[in-house]
Amino acid sequence: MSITQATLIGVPLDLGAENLGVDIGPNAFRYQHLIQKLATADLEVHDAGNIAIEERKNLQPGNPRLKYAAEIVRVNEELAAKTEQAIRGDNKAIVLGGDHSLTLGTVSGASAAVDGQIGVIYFDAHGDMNTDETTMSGNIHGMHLASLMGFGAPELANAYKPGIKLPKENLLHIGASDLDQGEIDLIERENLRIFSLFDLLTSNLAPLLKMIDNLAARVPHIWISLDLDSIDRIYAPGAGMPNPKGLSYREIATIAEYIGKKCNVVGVDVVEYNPLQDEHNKTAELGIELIAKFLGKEYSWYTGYMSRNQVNG
Ligand SMILES: [Mn+2]
Repeated sequence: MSITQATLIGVPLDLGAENLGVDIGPNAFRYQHLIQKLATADLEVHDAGNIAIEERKNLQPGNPRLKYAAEIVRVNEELAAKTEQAIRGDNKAIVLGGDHSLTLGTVSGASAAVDGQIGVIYFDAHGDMNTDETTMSGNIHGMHLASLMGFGAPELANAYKPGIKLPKENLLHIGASDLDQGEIDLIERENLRIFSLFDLLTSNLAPLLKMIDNLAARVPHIWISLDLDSIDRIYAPGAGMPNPKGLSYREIATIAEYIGKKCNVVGVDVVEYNPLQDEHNKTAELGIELIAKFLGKEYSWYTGYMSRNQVNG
């Protein structure tokens, strides 16, 4: 397999959530030798470091329906520029979080790099599609996906560049089990493409794979956003909000491999990693495996076992 170049950007952001311990996620992934492990999967990863973020104690939350919006937008505009630059330079972008509000920046940057010809496959137990009008918490990590499609507060929707970053028909949301009423209303009104946990359990994977095929046929570039809380807490205990009814390992690994084979993935963000709740680093290890698979590569305990045991190694 040929070598693929990638740029790693860390975003130790937790202002979009309630102190979930996710700001130490990017460095914890590095300590788990993410770069060396992805190198064994033929991904040459250049580490662009972390984006500097102001500490919570030095900031005012501001509007209670859009807490810490000013700093979140500032961070996301810097992240968007770095993501755009990586993709324009023919590198895959790998972005590590941090809370999910950073996807405002990753998708804005990716969209700019490909002149808006972007689709997003979004894994999450939650909708992340509230607006400043429907939010119950005021936490922006539950709103950015609506903002990317042009809904909600203008300061989020117009971050980085004015206007829509993600055409609503180019979203495929996978794994939802906890949607708020405001999100359900938006999904129904706008006819958004959702493949929920219920859909998965009642129909299995075939309809989802068809949805992925349709998206890949219509849209030339795909961004992947993986909230670790979409995965069952048995496999991903180190999520900001561990999920007792998430995707199984074989489900997420199979979907990721399929996407890696069928889609032109320009970048991946892996968010809401809380190393303090991880068990023997298994959530980080799974994150690394899924990054490789989304990018069309192979990294797993099995490939590690085989490479250690090759006769002609
Ligand atoms: Mn999320």
